[in-house]
Amino acid sequence: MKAAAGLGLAPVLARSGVAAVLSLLKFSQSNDRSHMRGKFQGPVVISTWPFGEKANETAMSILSRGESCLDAVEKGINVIEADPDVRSVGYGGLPNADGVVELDAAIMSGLGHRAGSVAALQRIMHPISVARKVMELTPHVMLVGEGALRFALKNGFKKTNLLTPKSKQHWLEWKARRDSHDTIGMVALDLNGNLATGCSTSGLAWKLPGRVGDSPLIGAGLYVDNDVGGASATGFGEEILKYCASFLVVEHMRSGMAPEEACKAVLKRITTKDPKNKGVQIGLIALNKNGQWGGASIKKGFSFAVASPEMGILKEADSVLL
Ligand code: SD4
Repeated sequence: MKAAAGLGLAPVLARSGVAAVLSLLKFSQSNDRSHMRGKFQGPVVISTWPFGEKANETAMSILSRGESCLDAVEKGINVIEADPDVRSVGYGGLPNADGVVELDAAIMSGLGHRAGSVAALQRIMHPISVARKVMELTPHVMLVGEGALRFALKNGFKKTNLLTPKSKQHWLEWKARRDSHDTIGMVALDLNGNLATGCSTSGLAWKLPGRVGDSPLIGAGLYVDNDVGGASATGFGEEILKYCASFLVVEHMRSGMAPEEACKAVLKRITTKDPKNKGVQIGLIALNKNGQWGGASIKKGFSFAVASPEMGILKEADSVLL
């Protein structure tokens, strides 16, 4: 991972050949740590999807300097929001059915159990930062649509055209197929033992204007409890939010489950309650108070990135259907 190299961290996952095998072996050692208990292993950051590596690079440089997990989550996610090649988050995100990019994001701080969120926000590149301002400057948790935009502009955010020529082209070609669509979700543990989580997305491509997914909803797309751990979700938001998936992951960890086990328990509930959900993709990531981490998904194909001062990896999550 370039991120790790940039930080002078240990060599990390290579993605092909012998190096990949070695990395996987290395991973399985690292993964064992997700079942260890009782020993603080921060700072640690975990993020969804391969682009999570790039977000982790920024987040880990903040955490390594002893700065807060909240800054790490916000700034890490900002990197992906500004990347025009990530078609599912921020600038360059795929638009709704009207060809308008509408963004959802939320941030939650374990310290003080505070949260802020925005939904259906148009023309602002960094919804996670607006969500943080909602948390810090208002008595509210969530602002949507026009009100969220007005709040952002009042607080110094600038209007940007988020529809890149490439995304516009995709939109024009739309109707034939549905692109895969990935949220940046992140959970970070800082050197002080505090946890924060955040997520940011342009939501399902071609969604109905005004549609809100799981990502900005506290308990669905993200949740953290400073005494226990944090979680974030990606995938088909309508199902994630009906099960309060991130909240449930944290509650399972509270009752003693390791992070990966907690993610799997939630996904099993979702697929048992409604077997049709075996056909949808949901990925969950979790990090507990001690720095143990894990993730899982309904179907194969979900990966997540983990970084600490000693290592950085990209891991293919276990599917609960196997
Ligand atoms: C949503 N959960 O809006 C988001 C989209 C996503 O991987 O994460 N896709 O439903």
